[in-house]
Amino acid sequence: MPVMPIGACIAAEAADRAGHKVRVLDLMFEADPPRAIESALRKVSCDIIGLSVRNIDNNNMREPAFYIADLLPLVDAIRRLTDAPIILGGASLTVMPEEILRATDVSCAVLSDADVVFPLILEKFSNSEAFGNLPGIAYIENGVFRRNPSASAGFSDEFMVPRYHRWIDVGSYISRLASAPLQTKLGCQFQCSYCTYRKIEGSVYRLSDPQHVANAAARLVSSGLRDIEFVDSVFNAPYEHAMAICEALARIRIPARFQSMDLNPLFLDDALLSAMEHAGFAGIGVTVESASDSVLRGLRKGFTSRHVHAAAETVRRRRLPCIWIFMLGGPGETEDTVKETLRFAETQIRQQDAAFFAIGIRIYPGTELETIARKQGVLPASTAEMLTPVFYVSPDADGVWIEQQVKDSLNRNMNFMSAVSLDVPYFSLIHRLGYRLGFRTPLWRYTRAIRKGLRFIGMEANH
Ligand code: B12
Repeated sequence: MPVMPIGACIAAEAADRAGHKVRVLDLMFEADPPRAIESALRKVSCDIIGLSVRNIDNNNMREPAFYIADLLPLVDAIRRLTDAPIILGGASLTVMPEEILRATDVSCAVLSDADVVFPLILEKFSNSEAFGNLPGIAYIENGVFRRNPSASAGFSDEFMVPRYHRWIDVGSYISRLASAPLQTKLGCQFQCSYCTYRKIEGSVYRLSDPQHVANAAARLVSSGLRDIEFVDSVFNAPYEHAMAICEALARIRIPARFQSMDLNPLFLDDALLSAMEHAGFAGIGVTVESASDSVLRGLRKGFTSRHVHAAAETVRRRRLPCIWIFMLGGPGETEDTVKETLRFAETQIRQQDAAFFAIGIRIYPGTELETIARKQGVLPASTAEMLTPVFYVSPDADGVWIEQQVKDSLNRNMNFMSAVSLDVPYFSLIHRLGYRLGFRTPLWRYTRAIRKGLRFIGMEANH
C-alpha cells in the first residue's frame, strides 16, 4: 500500500526554506533501492544525507516483514560512495531510536518537530559545530544513547502540506490510489496498552487552526490531490477540534474526498458523522479492536462494548462507508471473547461496509503490553532484540484457533479481510487496476466486489 512520504517531504521543504540545496530520492517504486542510491550519488555530491524511515515492520504476525533489515544495505550503499553524515528521521525512529541508531551506526536521528530541528542540525553540520545540545534529537556518544527532550512550539501550520510535486512523482502515487496525508494535530491522550502513539507525538494535544487545515486541503486539491486522508493518531479526539475541522472544510466547498481510518467509538455520534458527510468524507475507519469488555479492558481502550455497539448503530443510521478494525489476541482474549467479537462483526456491520482483522499484537518496548507479556512469561526477547518483530497472543487463546475462526468468518462474509488478504503479491496490481477501472479510494469500499472477483478467477488469498 503506497503511502506518500509526507515526513521526508516536510524535512526537504524545511531544509529548502532554510536556504539549502535539496534533492529527494524517493525509493518507494525502485526495484533495486541500493543501486538507485548509488546511481544518484554518482550524479550528485551531497554534504549531508537524511533518511526517512517510516516503518520498522508490517505489524503482521503471520507474515512478518522486518524493514530495518532493508535499511542496512541502503546505509552501506551511501557509505560506499560518500563520507557525508547521515541523519535519520521518521516514525520508526520515534518508536525505537536507540535500537535503530545502534543497528545503523549513523550520526544522529531527529525525533520531533523536523521542520524546526532539521534545519538547525544542517546549520550545525555546515559550520562544523557540535549538535549534541539541539532539542528533539538522539545520538550515540561513546557507546551511550543520548536523547534530548523536544522543544515543541506547538503545531506547525506552515509545513502541513509540503509541495509534493516538487519532491516526488505524485502521478505514481495517484495511479496506485494513494491518498494525500493531512495532519490536523499532534498528541494522543489515550492509554492503549500496546500503542506507540504517545511515544511518537506526546500525550499533550497540539492543535492546528481549522481554517489553515481547510486552506491546506484546498491547496492539495488545486495541485491535483483530491483524495485526502487525515493522519491524526485519532481523528475524532478532541471531539470539538474534529467538528471545527469538518465545519471549516464544509465552508470552503472543494471537490475533495476525505477519509480517516482512525475514529474512536467514544466520540462517534450523529452530529459528527453528519458534519463529516457535509465536509466531503468518502469513508471512515473505526478502530474498535474488540467487542468484548475483558479484552477492551486489557487493551486499555477506555471504552466498553456498549460504546462499540452504540457506534455500530450510529454508523448504520448514516450513509458514510465504514471499515471496522479489529485486533484479536490481546490481553484477556479467550475463545469466548473471540467468538463475541466475531458475532458483533457478523451481525452489526452492514454488508456494504468492511471489517479488517489482525491477529496478534506487535509488542513495542516501553509499552504496558511489554510489561504484561514479561509478567506472563511470553516475552523472552530483551529490549534490543525487540527491534525484530515480536508479537503478543493471549496465553488464554490459541493463535492457530483464532486464525481458523477468522478464516471461517471471512468465508461467510465477503466484506471481511485479514492481514492475509493484503499480503498477496498482486496487491499493488489491484490498486493500479482499480484506478484504471475508475475505483476511487478508499479501496476497502470495494472489498466484497474485489474478493468475489478474485474468487471467481481462482486468485483469492488463501485465508
Ligand atoms: C496515518 C497512519 C497510517 C495510514 C497512512 C495514510 C496516508 N495516506 O499517509 C495507513 C493506515 C495507510 C497506514 C499504514 C501503515 N502503517 Co501507519 N501510521 C499512521 C500514523 C497514525 C500517522 C503517520 C503520519 O502520516 N504522520 C504525520 C507525519 C507528518 O509524520 P511522520 O511521517 O512521522 O514525519 C514526521 C517525523 O517523523 C519527521 N521525519 C520523517 N521523515 C524524516 C526524515 C528526516 C531526514 C528527518 C530529519 C525527519 C523526518 O518529520 C515529520 C514531521 O515532524 C502513524 C502513527 C503516528 N502517530 O505517527 C502510524 C505508523 C507510522 N504506521 C505504522 C505501520 C507499521 C503501518 C503499516 C506497516 C501497517 C500495516 N500492517 O499495513 C502500514 C504501512 C504503509 C506504508 N506503505 O508505509 C507504524 C510504523 C512504525 C512501526 N511500528 O513499524 C506507526 C508508527 C504506528 C505504529 N504501529 O507504531 N498508516
